[in-house]
Amino acid sequence: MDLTRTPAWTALKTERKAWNALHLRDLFKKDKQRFERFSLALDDEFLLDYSKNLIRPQTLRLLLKLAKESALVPLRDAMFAGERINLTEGRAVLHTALRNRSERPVEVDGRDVMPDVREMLARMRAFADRVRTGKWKGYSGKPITDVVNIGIGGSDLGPAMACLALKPYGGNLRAHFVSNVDPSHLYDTLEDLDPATTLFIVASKTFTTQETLLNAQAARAWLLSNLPSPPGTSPKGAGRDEVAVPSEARDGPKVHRRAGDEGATHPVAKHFVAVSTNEAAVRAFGIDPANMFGFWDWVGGRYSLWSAIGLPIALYIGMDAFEEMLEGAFDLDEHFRTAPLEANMPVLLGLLGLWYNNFWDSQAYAVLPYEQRLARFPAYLQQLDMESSGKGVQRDGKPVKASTGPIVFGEPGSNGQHAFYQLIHQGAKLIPCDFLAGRESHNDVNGQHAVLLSNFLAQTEALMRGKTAVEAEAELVRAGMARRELKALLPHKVFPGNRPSNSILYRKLTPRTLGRLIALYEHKVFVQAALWNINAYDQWGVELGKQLAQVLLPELTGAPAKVGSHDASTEGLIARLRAA
Ligand code: G6Q
Repeated sequence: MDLTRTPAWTALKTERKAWNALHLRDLFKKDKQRFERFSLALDDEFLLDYSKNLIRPQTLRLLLKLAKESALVPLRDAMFAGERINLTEGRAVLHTALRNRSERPVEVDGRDVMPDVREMLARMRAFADRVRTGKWKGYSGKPITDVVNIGIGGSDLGPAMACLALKPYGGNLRAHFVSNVDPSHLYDTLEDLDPATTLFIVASKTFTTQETLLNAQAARAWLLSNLPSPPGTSPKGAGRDEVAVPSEARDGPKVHRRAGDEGATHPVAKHFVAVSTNEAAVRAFGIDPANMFGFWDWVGGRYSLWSAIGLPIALYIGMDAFEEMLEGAFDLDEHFRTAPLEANMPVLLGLLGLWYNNFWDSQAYAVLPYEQRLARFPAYLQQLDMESSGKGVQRDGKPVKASTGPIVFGEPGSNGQHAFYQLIHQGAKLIPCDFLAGRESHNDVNGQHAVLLSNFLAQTEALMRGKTAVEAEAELVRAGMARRELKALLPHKVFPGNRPSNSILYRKLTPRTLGRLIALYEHKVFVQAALWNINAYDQWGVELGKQLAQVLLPELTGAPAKVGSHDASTEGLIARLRAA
């Protein structure tokens, strides 16, 4: 369905023109109820204030009309019902089943997936408990102290973001994440680790991703080269770098015993587990399927941290806290599924996203957490939003009629304030922002949390109000500036204001809060995609990258390619790299 041809779209174009004469500071002055009118609380713990957006009641009415004219509601219901809405891959989209905390069955082709989900959670719990309590021992008989997740994209960003966010809930285990095929990433991570107490999680949905498999092979070689022998066995020349890499390190061991057997077993069985949907490839790599945690094709990579891909989170914060995260996401799922559109947070955020993207020609949007531990949240959202919304054709394959996904960026405030906020305040582009802040801090010292919050408030207010020429001039006069100087400086001191933002205010960054935040954005992305009529669940651009690298590798390391098989730039670069 082409939304740009609907009456609501046409009316929104007119509404946009009306906004040329409107300013938020006036609307706030006129309407004392604006905050109450344009804010929404899930409960005492979670509030969305969207009153500092370029909307008035009729704008919102028209946006909601657009939502009703679109396929949003049927598509949402189809997603929750397990229909194969990921058309290009013929798959259901059921990350919501992973955090379905009700007794409701969720069926794919008539089969309830919930028993499998519960079994997966139970296995994760049993394993996390054993590792966290030291019952799971490494090959040398020592308990695990460090967990290294090897994965990339959806098999990395979510768990890495969540472990950082939930540091106050971390136990004794340290969590590390290696994603980049740049060998320095693994090298730097392993530098300070002891193989005897390190557990690797190889996380790959397909188990064919080059970066992950290469890093996993290198990690296995490191383990086998450096692992001290278990007490009471003949030494293999224990000690770092003294043992030749056994052939298994190159080809993969042929036989394994059951995971957790306390007797002699292959070191890989004690130090490697896999998370994947591809059992054959896991086995071929040399990891015993007993050490494998599976999931399903109806879990998209960037939506997979709720599945066994979340194992590093469960190991780090414990399974109870991991399940609290699931509870938080479930809160948002229930809200998205049942709340009326006008009181539905993801729907409102999605509509606002479309409003700026399509009617204000805004190219980017910023995510600004006033919470240092959400430092990786913008990177996580980049993947979630840009991989899902970066599409140029509609669900039926026809070109999109309106611009789709925005460029997402962000950094924690207040760091961002001292860097790129300048562009948001006075630049020539409109950049809507989401500000995220917690009422309480886990570590308030020296009253600094209040300083952080005052910065958050000051920014949203300044963006909204701006500073008029009259105000700026009065300031300069007060500062004693001479007339002539003042005239020259004045235009630079004016802030247009009318720059929109959402504020998401939560009580404290708990596992439940994090679950809510992530699910809120997942559903916001869903809403936008439904309005644009694009498939948010495939990623052919990512697949392209995977293919291209395979072609070029032999040309860098093996026989040179025939002259003329690439463009002149690529050939020039290959020649330079080969010469190095
Ligand atoms: C996510 C994408 C992509 C994927 C990675 C890793 O939605 O599909 O980021 O997660 O390419 O893929 P594997 O998990 O299969 O290694």
